[in-house]
Amino acid sequence: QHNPHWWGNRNTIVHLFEWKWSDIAQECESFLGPRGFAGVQVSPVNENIISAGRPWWERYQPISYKLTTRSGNEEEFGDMVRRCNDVGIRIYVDVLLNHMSGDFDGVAVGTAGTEAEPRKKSFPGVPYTAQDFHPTCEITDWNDRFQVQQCELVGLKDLDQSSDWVRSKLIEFLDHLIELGVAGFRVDAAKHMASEDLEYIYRSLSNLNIDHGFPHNSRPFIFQEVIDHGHETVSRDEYKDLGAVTEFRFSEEIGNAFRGNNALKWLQSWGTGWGFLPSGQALTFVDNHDNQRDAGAVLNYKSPRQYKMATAFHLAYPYGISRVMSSFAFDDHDTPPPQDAQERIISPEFDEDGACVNGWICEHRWRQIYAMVGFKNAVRDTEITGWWDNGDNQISFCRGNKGFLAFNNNLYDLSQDLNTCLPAGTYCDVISGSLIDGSCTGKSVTVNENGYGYIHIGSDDFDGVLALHVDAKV
Ligand code: QV4
Repeated sequence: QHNPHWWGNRNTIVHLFEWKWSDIAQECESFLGPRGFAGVQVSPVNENIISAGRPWWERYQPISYKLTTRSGNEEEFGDMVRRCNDVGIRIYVDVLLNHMSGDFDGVAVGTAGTEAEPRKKSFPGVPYTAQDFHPTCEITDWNDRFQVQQCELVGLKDLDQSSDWVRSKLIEFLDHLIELGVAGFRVDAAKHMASEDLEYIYRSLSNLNIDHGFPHNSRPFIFQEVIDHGHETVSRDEYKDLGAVTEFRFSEEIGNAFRGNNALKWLQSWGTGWGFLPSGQALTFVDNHDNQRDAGAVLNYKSPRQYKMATAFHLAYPYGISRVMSSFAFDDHDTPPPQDAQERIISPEFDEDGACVNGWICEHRWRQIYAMVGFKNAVRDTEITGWWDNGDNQISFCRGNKGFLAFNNNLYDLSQDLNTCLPAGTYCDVISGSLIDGSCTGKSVTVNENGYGYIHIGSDDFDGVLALHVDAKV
């Protein structure tokens, strides 16, 4: 279940973290479709506990499988899926199969009004009772398989997926979403569930809904959140044949490289050469909603210059199933999404350039990022050729004879003739500008008969990357 069911030549997923369904529907029609995105990962759709101050992470504490959250209700969800599918954008849902909510004093009331008593492991909205869960214990040793898979991740009541009842409820929930037209799932905390149990669940799912344009017998796309830094007892390899797996080493290493901790020249062997999963099994990202909040190697929107370079490399190098993060501004781990005085999530607003202004970051609307989504579409199915580097932090490469990328992460200029592998002509650098009505608003590069062009990326240029492709020929 590794096929994401993309339309045409599209190939990038965006995670619209905490967005409302009605806003996503609108975004599919007005922005994602026209810009050639392939799909959206949406926040959890089922009812969750309500936490004081409404941190984003309350949505990782389910109460029932009713489809009402701060993002909207079932009707709005269904409307979004239909409208997005209509413009060729697939929807992937973040699903919580591992657990229900953590402790809560007394009776909790969820986002759909359902009551539960998490301390007693009583969730009448499903229903689940204590016997549907593993006995309570804490994970203290992350290399102990029993603890990782049968104890509670941060105190979240741990479902027993070997039980027929639990399996049937999870399958019913996922099938309901398939019926509504989704293309697949991000499986949260997959590492905390036995792969045999997941295999049973995935195999039992319905085919995708043909009324939403999926071919007969299409299987739901599955990508599993397994954090594996290498040498872990529960490894990514146990899951990779069931569906794609999040490749966290990609995120850490690309952050390291573009932060300058590792010379860019080493990226020549990027991908499996770095010990990553085979390309078709790896869900890749520069940052995700968890690790963007941790200090460390991982880059996020707060280091825009490096972040844009890393994203350009991510989308230009032919490796992995790419996902782009779209964040809201945060100060700390608990910062809620943009919300009003009644704690309702607010809709993104845009300035005249289309950038988000009211607390939403919308990296996917940064020109340097959406332009690379277009680049990836334009060069699809080509190989990487013509690698060049200066032995340090300046590199360039081609994608067949359809695209060319150059990076300068040194403190001095890159100025020289380089092989772009492109047919002769003048190309618009889609990073520094755009091709509008046949003229380029940024740098232009003239490519000669031999495929060479003069490339300049000053060390103090606004962006440290330059990208040319055949769909942006002046
Ligand atoms: C607290 C204590 C615990 C204690 C517990 C007891 O910290 O030590 O056992 O109380 O009641 C929130 C709070 C957390 C609190 C917990 C339970 O932050 O302090 O525990 O609730 O009340 C998200 C957030 C978590 C959040 C959780 C549930 O990141 O902070 O916890 O949602 O709301 C590992 C896993 C990996 C996981 C990653 C974070 O292998 O699977 O940790 N990633 C996924 C999601 C992530 C999500 C979860 C899993 C849980 O990507 O966003 O956690 O669904 O690496």
